[in-house]
Amino acid sequence: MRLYFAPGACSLSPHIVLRETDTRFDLEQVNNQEKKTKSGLDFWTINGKGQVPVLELDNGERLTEGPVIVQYIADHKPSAGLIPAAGSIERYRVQEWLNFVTSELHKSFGPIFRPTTPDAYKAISRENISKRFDWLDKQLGGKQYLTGDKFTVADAYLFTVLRWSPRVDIDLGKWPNLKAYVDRVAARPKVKEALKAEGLIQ
Ligand SMILES: N[C@@H](CCC(=O)N[C@@H](CS)C(=O)NCC(=O)O)C(=O)O
Repeated sequence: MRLYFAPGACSLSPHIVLRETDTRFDLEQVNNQEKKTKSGLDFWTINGKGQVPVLELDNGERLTEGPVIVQYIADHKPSAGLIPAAGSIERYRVQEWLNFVTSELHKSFGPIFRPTTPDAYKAISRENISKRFDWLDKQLGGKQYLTGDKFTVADAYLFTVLRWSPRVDIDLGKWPNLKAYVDRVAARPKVKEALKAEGLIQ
């Protein structure tokens, strides 16, 4: 498999899942501004949406959309225990979290990163994220991970998105459970490996 990624972007989530499941994979870095891959490919020809992540399967087929990619990877390594069995209520809980992260958090960050977004819009986005964080902080009280004691693909995604907070002037210190959660996930050896491989830590 090959993961097309941009350092620190939402592609970090499937990158973590590939490592947590001990899946064999290659990495291909994408310059998201120029839409070029490190090996010189026009990224538009890889993904017509022009977005990372893209997972290229061994048969050449390409899968996009992070919340789907992480489920694909984890389903192919059930022994790693990163996702409950399809059809179980526990699986729907993980999907419930993936959907929350993608629709309520991930997409609220985009406009704040964009230099052309009016400041008033950025302020509203920050306010929306803060409201979600108030609720999320309560959900994480007394828990190691989103669904309890076990790290799942939803944690790889939430961690990836929470990491962006300081870059948009959102101080996670305001939410002690969120802050502790980010530190806990960041301390996982495979997460450290992924962060190192993307040049995000030494
Ligand atoms: N719906 C997509 C969104 C992916 C996405 O937002 N990717 C961002 C990086 S976090 C990107 O590549 N942005 C570049 C662009 O849209 O031009 C998913 O969940 O995978």
